[in-house]
Amino acid sequence: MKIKQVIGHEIFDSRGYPTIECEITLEDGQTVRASVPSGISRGKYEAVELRDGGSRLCGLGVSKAIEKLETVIAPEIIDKEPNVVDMDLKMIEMDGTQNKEKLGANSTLAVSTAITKAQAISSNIKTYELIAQLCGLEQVSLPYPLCNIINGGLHADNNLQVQEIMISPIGFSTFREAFEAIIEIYHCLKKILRKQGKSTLVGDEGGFAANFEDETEALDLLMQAIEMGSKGNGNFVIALDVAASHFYDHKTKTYQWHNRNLTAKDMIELYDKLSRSYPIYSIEDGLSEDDWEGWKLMMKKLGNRLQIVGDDLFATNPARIAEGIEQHIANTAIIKPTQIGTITETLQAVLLCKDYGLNTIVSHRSGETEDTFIVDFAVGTSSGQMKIGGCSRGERIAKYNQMLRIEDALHLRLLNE
Ligand code: 2PG
Ligand code: MG
Repeated sequence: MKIKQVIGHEIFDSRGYPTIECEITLEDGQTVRASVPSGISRGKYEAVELRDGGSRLCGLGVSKAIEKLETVIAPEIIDKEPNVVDMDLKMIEMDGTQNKEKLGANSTLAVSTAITKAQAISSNIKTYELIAQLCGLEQVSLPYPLCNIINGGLHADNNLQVQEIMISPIGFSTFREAFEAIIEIYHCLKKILRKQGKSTLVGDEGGFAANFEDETEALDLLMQAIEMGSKGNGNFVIALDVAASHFYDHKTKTYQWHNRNLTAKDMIELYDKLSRSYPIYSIEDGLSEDDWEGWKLMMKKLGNRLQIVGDDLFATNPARIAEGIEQHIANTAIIKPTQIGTITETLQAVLLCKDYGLNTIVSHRSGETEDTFIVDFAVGTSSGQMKIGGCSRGERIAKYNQMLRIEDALHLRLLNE
């Protein structure tokens, strides 16, 4: 089924900033849409988004990106069968830069994602099934969620430096059961916060964004909520995204942690203590993307009992991940298509991690759209883990709902086999 039309739309993300959507129509009239999310705690090694600048819409308009999409990329696609790998290779060649600065990673990813969806519908399969085929997987396994319960850092206006405090279910037999248990805990925490006179408003990713004395108070209240809300067989562990690149001082090589200047060694000690006081199993971006010596030390001290997760550190870039594997600086990678700009390169990053035994966590961005593609990507790659936000805000819940639909469909298929 050939592609008949490719259009770019300027739409808005969950923070009210403009973003790009690609709409592809096939010969038979079927249409797919894909929109691109955007982060606020962006790593400096991420691929570049093309933005208009100037005064309109805070300088963040995407009309230039749409122009590239419609005048440079679209002519290469129209009248061809949708094939994401071929199209991505073509776009990478046309762009010709390391960071997609010519075409813009937002334009290339919008097209790449839309083509993936178009390829799936023209082959009469689900998007996650196509992704699984591209990964060479005959069967998929469902990832478990790292659900964002408390927001801090650049995602909230509170005093927490840790950007995300997440909970992860263990021992549940289905995703639905696990998510239900998470929802119970979310509502328990809401009651606890209210009782304490704290705000129950949420941050960018749908977790609570109240003011806490510090991270310890937030974790104590979360533990109370877990105790209050846990009913079934399963249990919960905690994951942190510290996003430490954003409070690293390059000159002094120290971290500005609550009015103190801490070295990498101090930060590692802090994580060591925290993870012995609370059931913390995973620490993302515990140190800066440029502090590789610190990461090596962190892996040495904590890597045998914790997930040491690189996000800004790796920027979903296969070359950076390969270097990281060589230097043994992390045991887990965050996977975000926006950081690299095509689905094919994102798949390369996942496969590289799998080949070398790194865990993968497929991730949304803090500025999201209603597009649920990332969930299909997490299932199709059988990524093991995924983070798609908290238990509120439509753009996050849309993704959990897609996960529930996929699980229902897989169960139904099993029953019919
Ligand atoms: C992160 C992401 C997503 P942002 O740091 O992991 O949670 O945040 O999209 O703002 O970069
Ligand atoms: Mg992160």
